[in-house]
Amino acid sequence: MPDAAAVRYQADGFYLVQQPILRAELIERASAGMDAVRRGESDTGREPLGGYWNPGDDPGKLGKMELPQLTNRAIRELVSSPVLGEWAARVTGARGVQVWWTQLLYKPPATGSPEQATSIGWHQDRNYWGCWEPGSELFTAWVALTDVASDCGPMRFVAGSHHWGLLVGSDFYGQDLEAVKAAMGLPAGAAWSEVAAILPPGGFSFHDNLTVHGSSPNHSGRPRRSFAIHMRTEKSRPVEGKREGLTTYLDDLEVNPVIYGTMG
Ligand SMILES: O=C(O)CCC(=O)C(=O)O
Repeated sequence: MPDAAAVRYQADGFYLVQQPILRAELIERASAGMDAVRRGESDTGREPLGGYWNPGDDPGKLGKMELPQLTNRAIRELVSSPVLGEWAARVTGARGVQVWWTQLLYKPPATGSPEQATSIGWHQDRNYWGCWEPGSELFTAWVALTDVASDCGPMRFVAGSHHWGLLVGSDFYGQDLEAVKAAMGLPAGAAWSEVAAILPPGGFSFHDNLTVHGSSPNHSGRPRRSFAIHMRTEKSRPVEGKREGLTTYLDDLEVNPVIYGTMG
């Protein structure tokens, strides 16, 4: 019998795990870790990477930072969670799962100011991942640290859009979601059906690298906190075996752990 979660993931291009699977205690420490990374602190002895948002920047803007586990042990522990690997293998059917990049995503409550833009425009991740060979099996686990209710600007997935191929017009930083959608060149007859990723702290979602997704401002009055953990299966290869750009840290297993099986 095929696994029901895998069947849904294959059909929809995403899967929601809407239970608090990750321990509350780990979520609390990773959340404190997020605050430390946002202050520019490191407890690993390693230097942070620059990002879209850097310590000292406007706290009212989307706080997107790259590879936060470089500089924080609690985040490293969360990113390495075997239970994430087990779920990832379950939905994808992989023999091996490795983390290969992550993002800290802090979406503050919306102020309405255009300078404090917090929407995430519709996009397919594959559009930004040219460092991987075509056909590479790449996907993302998005882990909620706070309650992500419908008024928090949850991520929204377009069901079945991973079957549409690589579209033009992806725009992560686009603030007018209708305009981004209009520019995306959807295939004829494509049915656009959005599903919000409502999650408790410690819950997570998975989405395929071709699944169209985006999110609107956070009107909850509380910050929306999460990590996007980009993963690969054994069916993935960096272009020409190169280690550069987003694959620079691929062999650094402290930062990019294998969280299920083996990659060989
Ligand atoms: O956090 C969001 O709303 C979108 C995140 C995203 O684009 C991703 O995890 O791939």
